[in-house]
Amino acid sequence: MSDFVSRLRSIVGDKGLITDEQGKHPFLTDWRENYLGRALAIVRPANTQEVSEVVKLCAAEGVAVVPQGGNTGMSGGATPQEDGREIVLSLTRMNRILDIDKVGYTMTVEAGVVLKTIQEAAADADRLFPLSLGAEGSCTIGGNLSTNAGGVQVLHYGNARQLVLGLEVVQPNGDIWNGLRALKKDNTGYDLRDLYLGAEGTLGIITRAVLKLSPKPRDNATSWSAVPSPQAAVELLSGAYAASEDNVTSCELMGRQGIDLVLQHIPGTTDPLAEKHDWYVLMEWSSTRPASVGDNAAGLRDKMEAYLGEAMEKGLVLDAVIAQTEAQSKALWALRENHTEASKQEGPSIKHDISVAVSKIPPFVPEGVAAMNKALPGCRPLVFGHVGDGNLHFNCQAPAGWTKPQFAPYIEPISSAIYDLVTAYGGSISAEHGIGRIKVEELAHYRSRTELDVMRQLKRALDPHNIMNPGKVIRV
Ligand code: FAD
Ligand code: 2HG
Ligand code: ZN
Repeated sequence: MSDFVSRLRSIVGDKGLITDEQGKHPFLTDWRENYLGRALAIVRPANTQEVSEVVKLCAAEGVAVVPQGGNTGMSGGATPQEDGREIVLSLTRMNRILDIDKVGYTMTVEAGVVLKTIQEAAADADRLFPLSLGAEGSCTIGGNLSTNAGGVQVLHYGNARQLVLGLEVVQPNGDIWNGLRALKKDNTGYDLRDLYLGAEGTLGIITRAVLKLSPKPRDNATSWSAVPSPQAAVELLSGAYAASEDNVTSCELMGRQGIDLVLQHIPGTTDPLAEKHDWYVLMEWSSTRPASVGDNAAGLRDKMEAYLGEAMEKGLVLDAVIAQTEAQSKALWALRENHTEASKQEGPSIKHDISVAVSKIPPFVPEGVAAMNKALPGCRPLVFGHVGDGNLHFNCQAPAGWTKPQFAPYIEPISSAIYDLVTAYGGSISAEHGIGRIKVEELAHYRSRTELDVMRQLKRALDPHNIMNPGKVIRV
């Protein structure tokens, strides 16, 4: 193996290789610290050609490759196995923005660019790249595309899949597929691009992408509403589409338990309302029309105020605030975006990243909470998420003070109860975080034999030697 490592070195140089145990460590564990793997080396190529040569060498030597971006994934997909026979291929040195086409509303980037850098570059060019999530300061666009990430603006702009026009992908045999086309229309046979989006690094390595940009909003409004129930939340959103003139860009639901954890663990956060309530909705409206133009003079904030006033009269809203400044808006968003961090600090939890039809959210929530409480009396249901997409993080926080080993025996019964219910509702057991390693068994259980057979056939056809991220998503 020392020969293999020195051949890697001859491709990527000293700068592109980490072989000491201390240096390797951050790449060998996932954000949630569920897994700790081992690897022959961490390889950090500087360009597509180097990625291709590394993969060719690995294919020849039968060494598997685990692609990794910002390593913020929730499903363990970027962590190598424990046997130490794989390499981690980190894309983080490939972090250049290659082109911004203001006229065509596109941006071409390397896979290792951090999402926030892309958002900022788009804003500097008076454009918007709308993908937005709590990990945006460290996740990479390659990871976002490979997990088909969602986030908080999906209901208006779509998920990662809808935000990309072209891809460049290094195949499991090392060949480079250049599909880096900035085309809105392209019906030339099977859509290869769509295969790699959401494939979690099991079919190839995304090295570059052409992203779709949108016009930058000129007006926006953020509100924080206490609502009596998930039913009220769904109705509030339903009416907001027309009231905002189709400008709802985010709608997030949160239970009180999550707010309490954020206030407890995240310094600087404060409760915006005087009294405590069971449920909250954070809504963002934004428009490309400036507040001062024509008949829109009232602006979104005024329209939102009028709408929430009506909703209060109908009993859909119990109390509400509308941010008057950008700082106030950010403070409201901090309460939402810090749920994941606060939950981690509080202790062990199980994540159920589920989706059901939006109209099914109201009956699903109480049934799901009851199912969790039945499986482990005293557990703490932590329900929050992208209600406008029918996607809730239906998580279960362990009873206060519990350790991971203490909680471990309850994971299977609790998750089965939730996933059985989701399936009965016609929903999905993974709305945005992917399957990775953590849900391989669940995917095999909850998807049909036909669906699994087609996935397996695809994997075998594209990666016959199972070089790309083996053991993730689907077993072959
Ligand atoms: P990694 O974690 O490095 O990798 C994720 C998967 O993609 C792995 O399977 C890996 O092998 C593969 N991969 C990475 N790069 C490539 C590549 N170039 N080519 C091929 N395969 C590759 N996710 C959401 O969808 N919505 C959210 O709202 C959201 N919020 C989050 C908030 C917090 C605080 C955190 C910590 C995570 C959140 N996530 C969310 C999960 C995570 O940020 C996303 O899944 C993100 O897209 C992962 O990007 P990454 O670069 O960190 O990928
Ligand atoms: C979010 O929406 C992320 O904040 C993470 O998808 C959710 O911690 C979670 O379960
Ligand atoms: Zn989410």
